[in-house]
Amino acid sequence: MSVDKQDVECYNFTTKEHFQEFIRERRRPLLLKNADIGLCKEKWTVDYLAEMLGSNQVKVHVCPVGNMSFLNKNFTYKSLEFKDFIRRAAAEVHREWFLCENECYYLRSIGSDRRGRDVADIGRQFPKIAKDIAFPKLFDDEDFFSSVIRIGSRGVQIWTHYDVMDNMLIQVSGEKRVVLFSPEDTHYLYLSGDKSRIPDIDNPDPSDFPDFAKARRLETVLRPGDVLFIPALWHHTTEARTFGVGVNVFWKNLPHEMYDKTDVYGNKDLIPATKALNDINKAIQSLSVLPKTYKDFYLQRAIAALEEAKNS
Ligand SMILES: O=C(O)CCC(=O)C(=O)O
Repeated sequence: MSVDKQDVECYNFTTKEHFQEFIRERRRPLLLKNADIGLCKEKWTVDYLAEMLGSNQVKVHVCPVGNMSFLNKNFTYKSLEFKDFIRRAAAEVHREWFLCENECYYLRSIGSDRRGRDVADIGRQFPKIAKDIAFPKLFDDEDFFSSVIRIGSRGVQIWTHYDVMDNMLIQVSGEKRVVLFSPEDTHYLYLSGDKSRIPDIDNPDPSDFPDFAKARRLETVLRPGDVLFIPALWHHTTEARTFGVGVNVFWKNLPHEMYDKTDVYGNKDLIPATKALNDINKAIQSLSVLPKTYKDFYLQRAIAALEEAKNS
């Protein structure tokens, strides 16, 4: 498949003022080099993390293959002590395993509340290592939403999805390929909610996803110390080229009242957007009682109204 592919633009790290005035407003991903992320880059080895976080229980994704699919649920969740998890994730073949001896592991840290009602925050869930990492100053403190540890085996590939908050993905160790698609190309990504239904963006089935080839992609490979700015609504997928540790930080870039208060992952649509999508579904239902020719006629009028709104 020939794809329209470009590298993510790359900058030396800049000040918060410059970021907010010029970079954030462009609403394009940017790879920031040479940011101060603290001592984690040197300190966060497997042994150090295993020692510091040893018996913390973590719930992780376990999958027989690297390509994890949220829609086909080809993985399972297992609870492990942190030290066992990280040793397994860093190894290629396991002496102890759940599904198969070369299964892949992925941790996306979550909040402490068992019912899933709070957000991931390294300072609260992993206080022993929190001081090792500095978040580059890109946003105002009151806009902070969550900080999420992500640790995965080599080969782990996370489904293509979008988030509703601005995000910086900090690579602490290892290498990770990231592919991003513009919100403008949403139409070509075959979404189900916040996730694309395309299971493998490198080998899409053109009979199932004929328009995917039209989606333009940005790509980059993150290396230790790199910080990738992912603006809200940019679809993205990651593929670990090696075992690695990363942290991502979400923050609110719009007035806080627009965000759904029950959102703990940063991926629930904004309140006005959810209302609009529900209203559209109601409109479709209302039209469904009409004979087909009528329904099609009014659908065309509705589409014209939406197109006009898009262009205005
Ligand atoms: O780094 C990863 O494994 C996934 C990152 C991600 O999806 C995000 O930062 O929103």
